[in-house]
Amino acid sequence: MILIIGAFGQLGSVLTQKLQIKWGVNRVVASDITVNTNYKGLYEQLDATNYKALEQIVIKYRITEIYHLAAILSANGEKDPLRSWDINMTSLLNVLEVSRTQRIHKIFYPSSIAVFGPNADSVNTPQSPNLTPETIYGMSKVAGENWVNYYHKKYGLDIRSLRYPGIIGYQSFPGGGTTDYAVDIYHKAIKNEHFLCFLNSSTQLPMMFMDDAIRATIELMDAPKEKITVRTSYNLASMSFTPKELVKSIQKYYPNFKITYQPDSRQNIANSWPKSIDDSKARVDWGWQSYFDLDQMTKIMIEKLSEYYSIATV
Ligand code: AKB
Repeated sequence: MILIIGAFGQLGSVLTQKLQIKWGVNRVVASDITVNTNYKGLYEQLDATNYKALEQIVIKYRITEIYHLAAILSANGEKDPLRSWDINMTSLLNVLEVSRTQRIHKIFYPSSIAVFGPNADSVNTPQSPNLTPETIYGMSKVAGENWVNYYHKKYGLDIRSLRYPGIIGYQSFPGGGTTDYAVDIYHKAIKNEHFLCFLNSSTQLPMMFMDDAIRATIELMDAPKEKITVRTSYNLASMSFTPKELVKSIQKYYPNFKITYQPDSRQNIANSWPKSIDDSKARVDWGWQSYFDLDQMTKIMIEKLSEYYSIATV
């Protein structure tokens, strides 16, 4: 039985569906702090900082695999640093402890490009540079990666992790991240609205289409144990682009689409992150390969969101 924590978030809502298809609806338990009355399947409301509540669910459903996706992301994390640290770390430590005591077979923990800071090379950032993040979210992910590695080494837990770039999909909305602009922009373009961008036009960041991110997660979790040589978190890459390049890609469908740049505090976060990532370790160890580039992603985003908003594509 699989438990997903943060099942109604940007990644969680898509991954939950995929896991239901892969394993069957009755083998997946969705949990989230929020309630979603439209959700079809096993569901438990859960605040993952509450150890007893988490333990009860694990025992009730005889959970054997956990995907811990709940976290306060980079931009939101800066609004209340101590609370964000507490939520991100307490929920992870609860997952690790319940996994140890209830003998969970496999755990997935998402990390992020936010673990990197100005002391890492920003182009083709390697797997193991000096990690000095400048956000609470990044700090919590570096600490989280080390805790995950510790539980693997000390207790033999099979915990696997990916450093996701910004994820872009049509199925769900992100919340509180620095890469969120790259999802919001498509919604504005399709609604023929003007887009106010909180990053400047030349801010290059690593990004990935949702389908690639989901496939990477499933491939990592399916990989034979002996292939997993990184027990902190794997660098994972697909494409890198700037807001200006993204606009160009969208203007192939919406030539009149307009953007204004008005950088805010999220610009400083983006400036401290890599421009591109070296994911050769993931490629070598478990055969990672991304399928989608910027224009392929734009085509699908526009088709799917046009259906969603019921507006014919140009
Ligand atoms: C964020 O922008 O905070 C996230 C991330 C890159 O982890 N999307």
